[in-house]
Amino acid sequence: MSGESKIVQGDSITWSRGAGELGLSDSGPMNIAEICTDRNLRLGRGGRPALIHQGHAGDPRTYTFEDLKELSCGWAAFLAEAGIRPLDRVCLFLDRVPELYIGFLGILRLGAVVQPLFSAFGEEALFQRIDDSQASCVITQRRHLGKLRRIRERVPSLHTVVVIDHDPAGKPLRSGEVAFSMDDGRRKDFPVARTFGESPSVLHYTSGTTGKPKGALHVHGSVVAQYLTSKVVLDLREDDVYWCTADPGWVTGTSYGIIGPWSLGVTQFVLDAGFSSERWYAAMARHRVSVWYTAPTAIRMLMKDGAEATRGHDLSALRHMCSVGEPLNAEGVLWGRQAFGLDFHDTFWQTETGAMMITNRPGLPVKPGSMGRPFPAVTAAVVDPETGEELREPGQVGMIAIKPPWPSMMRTYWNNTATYYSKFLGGWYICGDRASVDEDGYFWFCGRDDDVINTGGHLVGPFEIESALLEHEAVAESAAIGKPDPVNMEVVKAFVALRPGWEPSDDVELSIMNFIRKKLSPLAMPQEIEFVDKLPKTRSGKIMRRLLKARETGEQIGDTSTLEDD
Ligand code: 6R9
Repeated sequence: MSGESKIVQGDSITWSRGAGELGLSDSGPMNIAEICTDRNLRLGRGGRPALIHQGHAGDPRTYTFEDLKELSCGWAAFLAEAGIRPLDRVCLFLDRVPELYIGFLGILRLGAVVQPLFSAFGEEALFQRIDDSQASCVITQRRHLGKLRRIRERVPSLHTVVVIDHDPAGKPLRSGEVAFSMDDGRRKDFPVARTFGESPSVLHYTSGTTGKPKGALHVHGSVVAQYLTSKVVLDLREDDVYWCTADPGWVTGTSYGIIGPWSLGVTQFVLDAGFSSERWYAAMARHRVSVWYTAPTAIRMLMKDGAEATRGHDLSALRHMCSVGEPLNAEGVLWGRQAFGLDFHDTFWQTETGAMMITNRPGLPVKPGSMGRPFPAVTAAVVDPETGEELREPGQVGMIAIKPPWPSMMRTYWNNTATYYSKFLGGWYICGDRASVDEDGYFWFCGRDDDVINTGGHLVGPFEIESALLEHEAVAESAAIGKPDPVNMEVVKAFVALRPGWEPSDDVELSIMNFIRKKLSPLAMPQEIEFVDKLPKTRSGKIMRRLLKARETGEQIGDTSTLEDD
């Protein structure tokens, strides 16, 4: 496994090379939208497809880079007229419709901060994120408007709600709601806001163990990292058709589902339709997808239908596959070889890091089950959780740590600088995941160092679920943990102690599940509820989620000396 430098010239892959290729200087103006549109036009890519969009029904629609420019200029002009100012937070609360991808660029062109939100979010999840960011505008569609209306009074900062598919013959809009049709709003040009490398660009909320979700704030300069990793790890080239299966509500869907590929002028395919292996393979064959970025849960779902399911689909265009979000087990890599004749290249990174940090890049042998090695421009190690000292012995387990700075690192957590600073130790940024490094420098993931639940690659905070559970009339106390699951890695399991007068029953269970689905999201909904008399707690009153989880997985329970009733 040695001799890397003979295969890939890792030393020449530096952030300054990325900036140089994009024609950026440290002190000059820089705007992600300008790079993804105007720059591509200057390079003669205007007529090339930027987005091939396939919805639930109907024919696919193709948008060229010229369309991207004019439609995003239309968005910027419309938002400016609606009173949105540079640095305002503008939320995208949309399904995977073209407006989501192109509106994203319009917001950045205006110099406002784009805040993507999953359209599956329920009222409470929505409220927390808009309330924290004090967003002034949300862009949405009819089918999600009801949820917004129900929280509108609680978020006075929100002065404009844009509805992209308003039907003038249907129900009227209310005050503060405006209709906008992207296709009709096209503009030849709109001046790019004078933003710089350090100007805020994207605000992505992510769940932690305690407290509300935290907003990781990114800057325009992040594009250097997204560009270079897309080029080197996703191996994107001008003639590719690239498919990132992630929703832009998740950082993968913005860093690598918008910014990275479009900064390279590459055609993206987007599928806005539910999962089925048949539908996925048919779409890949039809659009001749050549590079594919997906997640282990999706891979496991495809595995269930067997490698045979690919037969009958012409996947000959496919030449490169990558994965992110959860550990990709060796089995998934081996199955990929069988089904596609290619390796899945695992990549590790976080909302906070903004771009890939530990990667399997083409040219380096894949060790199935390993996340690969640090991206060449990144310095990463595993460190002692107490001292931040690097652990140099192969196989020692420590915390994954990255040496700051890098272009796409978050600049703070919105309204929460103290937590931002708590992420650093001994000159390292600490990811909060445990891993070991082998003698060849490959990282092997061990687990998260907190109670955050990773379900199908999406992080869900136990505290958010527990807080929401408490609002259900039957619930006195609760704890939420991630229960191992063969497909989704983990699913939410809740332990619930009922209020006096309530008895456990299927009806109560169902009512609690639905309550969470509506309030937070389908992902946060417990798949299982266990009714208990009381919950194990520390003497200081903290719920011992670890103990509940250990019981669930049959692991050693460990030190319980701080338990309430030991
Ligand atoms: C991009 C993204 C980050 C957390 C991260 C870790 C887990 C991501 C992984 C992985 C094992 C991989 N994670 N990639 N675990 N192998 N290749 O996922 O961002 O939603 O913030 O999640 O996801 O636990 O700390 P985010």
